[in-house]
Amino acid sequence: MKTLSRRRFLTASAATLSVAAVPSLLLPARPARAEGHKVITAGKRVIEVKGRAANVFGLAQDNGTQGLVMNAGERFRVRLENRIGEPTVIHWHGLTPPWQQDGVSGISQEPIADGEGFDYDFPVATPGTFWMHSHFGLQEQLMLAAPLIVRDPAEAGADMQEVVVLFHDFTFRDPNEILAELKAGAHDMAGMEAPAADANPHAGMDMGGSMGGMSMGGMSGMSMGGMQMGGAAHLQDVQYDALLANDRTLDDPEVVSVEQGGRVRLRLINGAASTNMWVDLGQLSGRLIAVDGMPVEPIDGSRFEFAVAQRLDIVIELPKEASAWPVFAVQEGGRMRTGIVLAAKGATVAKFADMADADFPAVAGELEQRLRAVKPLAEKAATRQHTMMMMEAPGYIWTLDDGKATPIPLKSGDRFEMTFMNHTTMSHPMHLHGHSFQVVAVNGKRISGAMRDTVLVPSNMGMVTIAFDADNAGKWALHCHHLYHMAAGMMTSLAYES
Ligand SMILES: [Cu+2]
Repeated sequence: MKTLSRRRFLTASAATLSVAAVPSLLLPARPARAEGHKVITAGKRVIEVKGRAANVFGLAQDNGTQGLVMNAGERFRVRLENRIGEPTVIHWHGLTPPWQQDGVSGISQEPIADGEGFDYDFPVATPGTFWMHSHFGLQEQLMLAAPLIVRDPAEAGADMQEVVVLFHDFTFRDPNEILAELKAGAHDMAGMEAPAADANPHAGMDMGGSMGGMSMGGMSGMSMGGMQMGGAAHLQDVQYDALLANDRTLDDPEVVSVEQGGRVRLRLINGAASTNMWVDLGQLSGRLIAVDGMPVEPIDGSRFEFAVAQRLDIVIELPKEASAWPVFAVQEGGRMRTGIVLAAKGATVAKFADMADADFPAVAGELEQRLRAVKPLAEKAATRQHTMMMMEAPGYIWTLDDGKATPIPLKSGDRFEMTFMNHTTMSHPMHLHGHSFQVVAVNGKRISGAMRDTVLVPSNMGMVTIAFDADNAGKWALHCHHLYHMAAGMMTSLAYES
């Protein structure tokens, strides 16, 4: 395949956007936009992945910027325009809007037809690293996702460079085809062929013959922190063509100019459809200060577990030298990676391979057990509890509480404690809408863990308990954020009693 230049792709992409933006006779008249609303258009884009053109979606402002940056204390006033050629609905992941503006097809909002728009308007009190993504069908795999950054006005004067990175797992394939294959038994087969000692379906594949036998590291030692309670864990059931950081691979990464000795705040978003990752800072050490946008007691390190849909805010004090430093995200149970490069003035930017030297282990929740909230929930006994059973069945069926359709009841004022019990061979990043929760127990051991909106429940009898205050009446989604698990049944809801 002939390699096209980035310039040419950008031209193609701009052309696509401008066509979509023309209010021509072909499009239905759009309702007048409410005063002061920012427009975000769900549209089509063409990006370049490994020298090939890829048709994906995006969420862009009129100036082309993907996603949105705003200040805490402001209102989220957005008009979402759908120009993707099919219905969609977008969820503001991490924000806690009134439930009718939460953007979940089938629970809180009707899909927005192609050519139509929808106005959102609600207050945003809490700062943090959030994101926005489709909650309709399998569109998230096609990159209908973007950052949503809410800055803290109190930090406006801080001498710190903000770097936002949205990570994706990318495939040239049609996600509907992938799901159909999984349902036809690809998952079961992969499970049989890829036991825990060598669970990377990519191992050796893209590496020529020279890497044979090198995929053994890591996986066998994955019982980190006692989270794996026996049985072979199953890590990936989708084989991706690449991982992306802000749409790019390490063949042509984003290079961010930084100051020697400067301070950088990474706002990292795992926007992958189904890939848990590790953040790998290489030579550098960083200080983790927030997860899912909410502050934690700082933890220093160079590698951090990073499950699907989670966010990590990491502060790095750069050395005072003319160097370039990569910030990688590596798949769990494998070595495929992507990243950006922080480059100080005068640095020579080397090329970084798109495979790590060795496989990374499973993301098993070791970090989760060490995290402590800076602002934990107030001490209060649970007024309502629920144990949620996570099950799988042949034919790629994933369920919560046996697939019961009834919403879980709660009422305003409840302190709700939910324990996830994972009876499956895969881990599940569980996301509760409309509320922030605290991780209060892992495998039955009480902790004053992180405040979050998405927590990974480890495989094979992993157990995590979350607590939250019922303070946002309505009907809310609760689901696994692994896109194919969600599509295959791992979704339920909570409904406030009136
Ligand atoms: Cu799952």
